[in-house]
Amino acid sequence: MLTRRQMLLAPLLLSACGRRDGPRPLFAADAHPDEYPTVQALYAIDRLLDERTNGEMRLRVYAGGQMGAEKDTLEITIFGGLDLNRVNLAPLNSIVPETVVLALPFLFESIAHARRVFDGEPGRRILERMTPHGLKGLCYYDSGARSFYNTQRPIRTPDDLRGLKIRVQNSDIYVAMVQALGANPTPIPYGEVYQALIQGVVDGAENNWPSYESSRHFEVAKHYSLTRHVMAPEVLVASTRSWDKMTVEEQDTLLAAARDSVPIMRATWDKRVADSRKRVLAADVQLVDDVEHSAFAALMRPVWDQFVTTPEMQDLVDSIRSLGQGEKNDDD
Ligand code: GTR
Repeated sequence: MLTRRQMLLAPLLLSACGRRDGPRPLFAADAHPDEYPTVQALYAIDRLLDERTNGEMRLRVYAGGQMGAEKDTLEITIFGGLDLNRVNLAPLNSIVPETVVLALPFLFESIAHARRVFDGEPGRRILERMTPHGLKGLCYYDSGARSFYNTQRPIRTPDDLRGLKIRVQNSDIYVAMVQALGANPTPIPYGEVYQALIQGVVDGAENNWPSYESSRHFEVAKHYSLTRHVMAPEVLVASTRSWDKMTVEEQDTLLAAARDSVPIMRATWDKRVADSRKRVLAADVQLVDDVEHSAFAALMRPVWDQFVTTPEMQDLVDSIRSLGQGEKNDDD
């Protein structure tokens, strides 16, 4: 993790490195390891930029959380030390209030519904709301559905979760969701959750299949319950400081490459979800797929009233609901 001083020096150091041989690449951070679909999407952007600009625009990807936890890399991005950052929407919740809407529990009917929202007007509107906060929202990436897993016991009903210590992302709505279920939320950076599970600092966490697998949490927390309570996406943001230094043509090229990386990412994602699920189930993970969703949804419902606090947020919720088509939830 970077110290405050390194953070302050970062833009200087980074631009100094670039001057020697031609235009410097755009610096991009991601908390996931190289083979993860979000990182692969960043490499896809790099390829597209390379092809479309004859190598004039490129990306240098810092994967695996080497630039720090998402909360810290976002801060670095806002003051221009990083040009691009792929994060979950959760660490943005305290910066851009409208992003909270996409994390409302049981908001989406299905992955297809969520994708229509990310690609549609509500998704675009939420990306636009990031600009005044120093972040230019470029595109969303899939993050599937998040479900609870733990080291202790199978979870079928909210009662089974009662009293367990559950790691959550650094966001008030995740804290509130876990509290609403009668469990004890503990915000911990993603990179520290594996140790926390081993040491019993927490009993469980919640995430999608690929993160559950890639983080190796499945080795320690063997009970995975398909609660599918949140379908908030990943997001790729640019620093408005870097963005404002680009020519309009460069901005258009970067935005087009980011948008074109979305279908590429989705194809990798769908395959990865299926593969991760298969891999963890082969490693003795105990899957609970007959979860009482209605009981979870009922207890978590007050979170909506607590977090939808402005007419704009309510309007976003209404437009998101209007894009539902009565589909059943997919099973992963
Ligand atoms: C993953 C997400 C990461 C991070 C992580 C977490 O699904 O891709 O960006 O947010 O969850 O739980 O912290």
